Amino acid sequence: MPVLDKINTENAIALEDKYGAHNYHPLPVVLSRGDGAYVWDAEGKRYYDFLSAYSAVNQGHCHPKIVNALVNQAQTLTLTSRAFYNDQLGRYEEYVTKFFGFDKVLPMNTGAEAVETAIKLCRKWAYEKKGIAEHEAKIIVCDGNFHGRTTTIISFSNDENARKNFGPYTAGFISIPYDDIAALNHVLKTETNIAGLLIEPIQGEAGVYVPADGYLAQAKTLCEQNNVLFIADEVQTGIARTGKLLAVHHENVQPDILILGKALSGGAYPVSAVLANDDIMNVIKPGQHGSTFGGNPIAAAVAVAALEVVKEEKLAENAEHLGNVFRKKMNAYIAGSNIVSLVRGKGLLNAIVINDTEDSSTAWDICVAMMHNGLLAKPTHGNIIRFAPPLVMTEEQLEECVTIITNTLQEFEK
Ligand code: IF1
Repeated sequence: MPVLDKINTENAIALEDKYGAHNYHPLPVVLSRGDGAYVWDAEGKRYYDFLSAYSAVNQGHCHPKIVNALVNQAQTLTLTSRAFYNDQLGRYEEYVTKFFGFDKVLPMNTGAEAVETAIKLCRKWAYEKKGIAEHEAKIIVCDGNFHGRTTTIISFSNDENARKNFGPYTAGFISIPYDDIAALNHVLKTETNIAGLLIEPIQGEAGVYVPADGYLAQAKTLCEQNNVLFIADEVQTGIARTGKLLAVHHENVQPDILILGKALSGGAYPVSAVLANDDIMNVIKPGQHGSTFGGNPIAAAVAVAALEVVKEEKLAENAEHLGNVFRKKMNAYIAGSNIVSLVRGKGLLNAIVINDTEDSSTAWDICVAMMHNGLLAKPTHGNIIRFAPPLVMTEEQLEECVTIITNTLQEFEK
């Protein structure tokens, strides 16, 4: 039995409007059930989910293996705090560090918490290992970045909507153009006290910007040459989303610090993680960092199950294949379109750019029309629509989705 009585779309939206902060502008759909690539609204209409909760539901909605791990652990032991050990954490820590090839993991809960953790870790390493004078460490970030919503993280955002009137801002960050290796080289040569480079291997929120082939590998090499930590934020691009286990694997890059979140739990529970080798991670001593829920038994059990699904169901391989099918079919449509100018992405993280002004409502209107046609997606900035379905999708389902997308786009062709 559901916890609450059934509620219809109109009343659910009204309640959120009256009692909830207006920090989002959702599509007018109220979801009440999910299974694999599908979600159902409050009236029982079925949709394809082409957002996957911003790449948190890579393993598909309510994956039975993950839900069972969640339920079993929730009925056994939910939270101990780290004042004591628990019998799930060590097993998870061994599994996840071997899974991604690092010595150690620092378990957190949200992506932003993991990004903050990585920033603190990088700074502490800079002071205690690299020898930068305390309070002088600088971290390079990229224009168009999205790393979360905390005050420090929005301090280095260049999205006014994300940062305006949230000051004063945290110092110690230098922003350079993304996908510009000369700009990175210049800042490494001209600035002092650089501790790290914090980067998204593909910029998700900025509109699924895929950098030029070789950019990540060249950036990693420059970091090595300048004793600067390469910090990969794979919260959105990781866990098989782009057709490899990690997006940096497309260029055989192993980050110095790896940040994971979202699909690390398959969307069943907030789980994030920071991974690094001992020479970096061991600068953190007892009592210097943590969180109430970080490393809790449910998170540990769920994350192991979620990662096992990635391997057992070959989700990276499926994302790679279906991504190629998707872009090929979309490019065939774009060849004759006036409304879509391009499709870009890797694996099943893609976006189309609508041929209209940034402030036009066309991308939104197309998403509302796709919703009516049974597929859920949402614009990122202005005229860009992100497409990120669960990685468990079949080729037959993907082809049906491409038909929904292109038939809907056809309605908007001028
Ligand atoms: C929102 C999108 C935004 C992330 C990367 C860290 C975080 C995120 C690369 C923080 C979170 C979410 C947050 C959500 C919308 C969504 C998002 F790009 F995925 F679409 F905002 F840009 N690094 N991304 O993408 O993780 O603290 O949220 O667990 O805030 O509106 P979080």
